[in-house]
Amino acid sequence: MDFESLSADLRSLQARALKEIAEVSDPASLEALQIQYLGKKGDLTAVLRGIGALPAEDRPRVGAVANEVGEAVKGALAVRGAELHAQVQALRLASEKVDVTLPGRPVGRGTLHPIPETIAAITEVFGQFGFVVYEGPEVEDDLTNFQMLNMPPDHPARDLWDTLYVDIPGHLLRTHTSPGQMRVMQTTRPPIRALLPGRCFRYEAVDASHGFEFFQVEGLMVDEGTSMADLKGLLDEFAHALFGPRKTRFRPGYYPFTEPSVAFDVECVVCGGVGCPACSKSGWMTILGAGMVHPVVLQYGGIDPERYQGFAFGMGVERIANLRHAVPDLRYYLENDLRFLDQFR
Ligand code: 2U9
Repeated sequence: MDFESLSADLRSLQARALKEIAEVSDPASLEALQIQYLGKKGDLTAVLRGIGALPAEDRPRVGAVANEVGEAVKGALAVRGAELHAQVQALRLASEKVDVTLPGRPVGRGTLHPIPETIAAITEVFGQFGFVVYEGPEVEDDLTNFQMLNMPPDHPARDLWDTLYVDIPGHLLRTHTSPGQMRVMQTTRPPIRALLPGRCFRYEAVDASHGFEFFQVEGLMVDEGTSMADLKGLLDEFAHALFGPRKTRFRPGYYPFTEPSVAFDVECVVCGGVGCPACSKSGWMTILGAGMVHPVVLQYGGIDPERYQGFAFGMGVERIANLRHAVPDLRYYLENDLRFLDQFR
């Protein structure tokens, strides 16, 4: 081995390395080349092992050539590395590009369910007359749901409400929101104008017009000199706001907690009073019940019936929603079928 042949080997190693480095097309292969040429067990090291066989005066010269070759390979690796890095970066930038000028994807918007929507329409009208919304508990006690509403334990009127009881003695699922009104009376001084929307429960066989859970809105007004005429005037405003200008009427009714009690009818919202299947050919539709609060009920509420009078009314929300939206069956309201709900946009 002599200086000439060793440095020729080094130069050809350099040429081969530079060619391969230039041709490599991905960072992993480039790293493999770096190990192949410059690694501890690499080609350059292998050539340098021959140095020991040279005469001492040749060794520094070969060392200088080997350094040059090593630097050249290192430089080529660095240049190619930078190029490949730039290429990978450019590919990523192209593939991850976001077109900020594209129109946004539409976000599906929900709507109010027809029951809360109807409750809102009802509370809106009475709100204009100064009625304030309250809420009572769904689990009530027998005392407030029945006894204080003038229905002692054996009162026959309890048969009007088939009750769902809970495991707590003396407690039940409220059959109407009236106990909430009782609680308002017990905690508020007259004048009172209260609205109670809420879910109620009855032990019922379910059909198109009866559910075992349903919604009510009840109203209560207590003040000095409150009369049946105030009640009729208020209910007329309500009927006109929801169903347009129509005739209305009171018919005699019965509720244990009001005396006198009435049913409030509007001219049929389908036929306008001519007579049709929707109003059983009568021309009238009952939309709510009402009456003057029974003196005994006022007393249970801590209100002196000699000084104050009150009226109250109650309506089934499903019935009002059916009439507003021509829904034929109240079971739709609890099924959460989007084909039904999407129609209320
Ligand atoms: C108190 C005093 C009186 C609430 C009233 C009605 C008449 C009534 C029904 C209509 C259809 C309920 O959903 S329905 O079945 N309600 O007709 N409700 S008077 O009277 C009250 C309430 C509370 C303290």
